[in-house]
Amino acid sequence: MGFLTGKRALIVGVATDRSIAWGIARAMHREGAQIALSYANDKFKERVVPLAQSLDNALTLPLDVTVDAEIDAAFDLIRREWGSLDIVVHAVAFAPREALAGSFVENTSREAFRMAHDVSSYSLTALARGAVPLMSGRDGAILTLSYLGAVRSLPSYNVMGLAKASLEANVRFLAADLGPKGIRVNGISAGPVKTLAAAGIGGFRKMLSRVAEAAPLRRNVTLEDVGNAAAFLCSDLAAGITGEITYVDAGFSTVGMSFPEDGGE
Ligand code: 0WE
Repeated sequence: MGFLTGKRALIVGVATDRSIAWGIARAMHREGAQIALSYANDKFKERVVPLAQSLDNALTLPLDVTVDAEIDAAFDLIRREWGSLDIVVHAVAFAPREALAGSFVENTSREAFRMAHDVSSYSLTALARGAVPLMSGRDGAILTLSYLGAVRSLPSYNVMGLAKASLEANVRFLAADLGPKGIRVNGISAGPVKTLAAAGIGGFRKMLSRVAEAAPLRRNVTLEDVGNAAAFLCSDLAAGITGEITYVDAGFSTVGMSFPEDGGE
């Protein structure tokens, strides 16, 4: 019997079968959870519905996390369909493309800053608010996805780094606020993965190979790596863990220096 048997999970952020959110959905389903997948708009609906069908006809629902009425409608639908909820996974980020290249100072407009923080950080607070009534008395778990740019400067990540720093603080404040209600809130800081969000980012392939060369495990992380850690953190096996950011990055963030010749053995 899987370690999520009897749990119900809403997963926000599946765009394609390469999405980290999809890796998490598969791992949670494998461990016995019932799954609901949201899609941001009709373009993503076409891709998400067939993926949902492959998980024992998972529930699907529209949810643009920037619209309060859609958040209310999504949790209303889950209340009608399920009556309660155990897990929310937030795997959503966006900054305007022009802000994710070149000079941080030159390319960070007020609007790009606002949008990055709204979509990528505030949405976690908003989803948590919606989930709390459905999680009452149920040992709920909320999980989000962060990245090393929250705590280190990295080329081109720019305003997304600020938004992820806000997201990680969000995890800690939500954990403090919701802990007394029995709800845990955690983050995974994943190594880079070739997803739709990463497609078209200049130099992404080179970034993946640099990380694989320097990381202790000498490889990049997979959707299975992140999915398994996510399933654990949202399960009763992690009942003592909240407010934490867990690195699932093949160890990359723990290395202070590496030499190119260490890579190709
Ligand atoms: O958090 C992310 C992706 C965030 C992201 C990506 C895009 C690309 C397309 C947010 N908004 C957009 N907006 C778009 O228009 N990652 C951790 C993946 C990622 O994105 C980067 C990276 C890495 C790694 C962007 C620049 C540099 C490195």
